[in-house]
Amino acid sequence: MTAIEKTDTSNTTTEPPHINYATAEFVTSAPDIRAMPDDTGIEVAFAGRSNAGKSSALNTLTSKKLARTSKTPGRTQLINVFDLRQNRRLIDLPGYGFAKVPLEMKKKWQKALGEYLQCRDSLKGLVVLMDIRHPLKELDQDLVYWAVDNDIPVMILLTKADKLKQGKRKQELLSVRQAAKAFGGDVTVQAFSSLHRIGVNELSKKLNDWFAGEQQQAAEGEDEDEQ
Ligand SMILES: Nc1nc2c(ncn2[C@@H]2O[C@H](COP(=O)(O)OP(=O)(O)OP(=O)(O)O)[C@@H](O)[C@H]2O)c(=O)[nH]1
Ligand SMILES: [Mg+2]
Repeated sequence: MTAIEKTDTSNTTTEPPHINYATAEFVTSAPDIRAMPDDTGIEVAFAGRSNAGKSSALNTLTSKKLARTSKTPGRTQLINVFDLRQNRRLIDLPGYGFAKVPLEMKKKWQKALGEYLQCRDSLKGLVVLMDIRHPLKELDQDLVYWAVDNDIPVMILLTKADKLKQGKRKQELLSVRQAAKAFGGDVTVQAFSSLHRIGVNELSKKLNDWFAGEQQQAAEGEDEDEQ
């Protein structure tokens, strides 16, 4: 089975390719960007505070137990790379903002996170996960502003939406959508639950859009070669 079921994006009105995220495979856990695969193609990274539900969201998207999840914040301390073939990758980033981690350890992995965000050319979309009960903390906002400044589109996932009743959930979603207007740029907001599979289709559609950019770039590259 191939990762790409429909690949015709030869004109702009064509729908983006539908990617089968269940084909994702673990590649490596990198302590820093030097240990990552070549910086080519397209990567979409999952970022957010420790314990926000990044690894769970990746597992839900791919219907696999790819990424290790934990009740203990700070579980993901390495940059985990998952391959979707055709030079497309999903990245599970170490969480930020958790105080109860030894300082040396924290410094090391926050450095890796900073380097990843600043240096990785293939990063073409950022999923920023926030617990729906505690959204838009200072570091979350810094990250979204950084992405907007660097022309990287963002999808904010308000995770653990199952923890709120429907009315409250909707209220939170609308309030974060309103607040997110201040970021400018390409920032969307979606309620999400790994437990109840809320927002999973919306996430995969957004990722399909971002990964479709690769084919546009490849096509542009071919044009350049012909000149
Ligand atoms: N109720 C509920 N719990 C969730 C959901 N997603 C994740 N959790 C729980 O939240 C905790 C943290 O989830 P992880 O996916 O490991 O979080 P993470 O963001 O990868 O954490 P770090 O790797 O430490 O940064 C675990 O106990 C999960 O079971 C959800 O949709 N609903
Ligand atoms: Mg994790």
